[in-house]
Amino acid sequence: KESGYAAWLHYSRNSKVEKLPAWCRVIVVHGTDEVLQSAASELQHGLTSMFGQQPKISAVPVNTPFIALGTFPEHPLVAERFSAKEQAEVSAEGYRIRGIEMPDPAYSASHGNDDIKGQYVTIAGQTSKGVLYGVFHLLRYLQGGLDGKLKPTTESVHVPILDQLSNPANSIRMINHWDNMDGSIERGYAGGSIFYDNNAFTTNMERLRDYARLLASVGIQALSINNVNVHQVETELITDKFLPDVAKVAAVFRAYGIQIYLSINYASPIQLGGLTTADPLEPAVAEWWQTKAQEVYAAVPDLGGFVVKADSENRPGPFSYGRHHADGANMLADALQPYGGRVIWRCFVYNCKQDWRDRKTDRARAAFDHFKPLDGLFRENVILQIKNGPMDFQVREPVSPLFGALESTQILLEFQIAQEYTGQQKHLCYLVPQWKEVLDFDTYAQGKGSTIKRIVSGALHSPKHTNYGIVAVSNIGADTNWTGHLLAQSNLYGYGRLAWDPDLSADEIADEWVRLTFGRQGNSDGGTDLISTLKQMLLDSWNVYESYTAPLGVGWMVSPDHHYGPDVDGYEYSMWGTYHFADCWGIGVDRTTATGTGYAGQYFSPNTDIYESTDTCPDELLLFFHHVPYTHLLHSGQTVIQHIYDTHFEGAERAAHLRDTWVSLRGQLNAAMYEQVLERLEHQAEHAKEWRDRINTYFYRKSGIADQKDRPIY
Ligand code: GCW
Repeated sequence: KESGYAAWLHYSRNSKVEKLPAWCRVIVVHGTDEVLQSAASELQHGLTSMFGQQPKISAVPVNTPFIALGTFPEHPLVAERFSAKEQAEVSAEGYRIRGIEMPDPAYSASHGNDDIKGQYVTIAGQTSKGVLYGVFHLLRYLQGGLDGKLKPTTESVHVPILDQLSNPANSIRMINHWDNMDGSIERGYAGGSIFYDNNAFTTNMERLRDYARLLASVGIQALSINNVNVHQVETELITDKFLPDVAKVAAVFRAYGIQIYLSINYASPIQLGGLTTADPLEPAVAEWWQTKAQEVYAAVPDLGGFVVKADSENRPGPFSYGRHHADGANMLADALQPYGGRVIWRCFVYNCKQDWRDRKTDRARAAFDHFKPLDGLFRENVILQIKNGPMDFQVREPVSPLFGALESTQILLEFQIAQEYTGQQKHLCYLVPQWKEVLDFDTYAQGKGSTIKRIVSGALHSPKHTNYGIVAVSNIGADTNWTGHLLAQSNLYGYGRLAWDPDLSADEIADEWVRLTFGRQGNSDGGTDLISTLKQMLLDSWNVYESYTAPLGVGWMVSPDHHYGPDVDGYEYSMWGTYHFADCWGIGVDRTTATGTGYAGQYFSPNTDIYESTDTCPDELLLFFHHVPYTHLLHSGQTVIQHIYDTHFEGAERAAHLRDTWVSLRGQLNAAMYEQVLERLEHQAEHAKEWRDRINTYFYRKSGIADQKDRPIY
């Protein structure tokens, strides 16, 4: 608990309640379904931990109050509490919770309430997964009245406050691990892998189970367990050598309703099968994959499928054989189809060697240019995975124009929870506000209201199809508190909550996470100051980070390779092709249709026109779309150069303020957690000064224009 290992599931003791309230002394759960069993044991564990007494689990109804867990089809006891219409409103993984009367725990404990007989609270779903999510909902609620619609009414104990229907907006809610079998994690900032060490699988199943609990608690139901860059050892994950281990891991996650996926090496037929080609149209290649799929599914019958990074950053793919990506994806999809497997095919395909003199080639265009022409050519079990922005998880990017442009292809939106370019879990950067902006962005693909969240859930183009949703790159590792920076847990929590319900606000999610994590800690006991102060720190942090790093949407001013710390020209002199083109006259990338790369033309109207002109382009994306002089006047009324100075001076101050705020909470936090976070915030405050100075000096020297406020520039 002290270390943060239990994260938002620490279920701290409610000191106001002496013993287990009457209504939760028995949990009735029928059947042997393992997900239902997980739900019951989580509920038992949570209640025990919060109320200091263990509820019983019973397979049959009892003659005292009880909580019933079950699915509509299998459990008449559960079904009879909901009308046919109410049952029909619950989707495959949704849930309904009903408590006829749900007294305040303190009240019911002190009054015994044993006169109430029979079923008191019912948690029901179409499937056991739905029930599991419902249990986590109830536990969240009990930890602090956490649902906006379920505010605890401490005074009015007999109000029927629990009547809740919740369906996930997205069918697929997934996490990608970039873990390698040697135990390292590509872009991992919280220690080594919890899955592998030394080219073997972990034996620590307990840790995996706790990870499964964390994921299930926020509704995650799909997980790919190895890096999309599939190196030599990992190529063998789909062979006898490792399949038994994959099966063991799959079993741990299955009990929490989570399906496992494997990232595969597109060149496997060559590397494992001894073929001379991986050409998707070569029959021997297709046959090889069919046999392989049979073998894989014999070992793990409910494997979700394969994740594929092909023809990207030097990985093999169909381009080597003059084939396009639908050829490659469909060939694999046909192999997995008999087993219900999916192919998740990434759209992160671009030319990573670009000449700086060539102002037409544009990495931002690449995903659209490659995949738009293939729209409609993919099999039913292929899903294209598209990063939120056209570049690569920068602190600020426009939304990828491929969303909305693909009308007949199933898609997943890819976020990155790992803070690769946003402070690597050393800096505080709560990313939910950024994700919210993406999800709420209106593409106008089918007129007003064609938001990203409606596109990625399938609601806009394909309401009947279920192969849609959101995926994100994991930020966890073997560090005891999972995420290195304790406060970075909020990003994992927030991601899951948002994937379930994109209409939740960044504020609501921060509020939940802070209450669950710190609610009854130290001597605070959920003091409102602590909660609102911490919440504000989270909500400010993305903006703070942006202000002292790369300005106005230009991105990429980080050290090449490891991507940490300021290096304004680091990528400017690398062939990777992410130039900002700063010189003594100006800065930014001309991506207009009129004079630039034409990227702005990939959007629907009116976005395309908004981005095309400096008159309408939002300030925060100006340098993404336009090359302008330093004296260019922003909508804010400031020049570009003065904006750079101002935001960098302020940003460093605000970073120091984050640290000072944390220090002011010292008395309310437990010592171990306080120290962990303090260390990071100290570092951030120092590092923000370095960012400030490097950026300000660079632009002062380039532009020769002094700061209006005459602050020190080195
Ligand atoms: O963000 C970039 C990373 C690479 C990563 C790649 C990708 C797994 O810098 O490390 O590779 O994206 O998404 O494939």
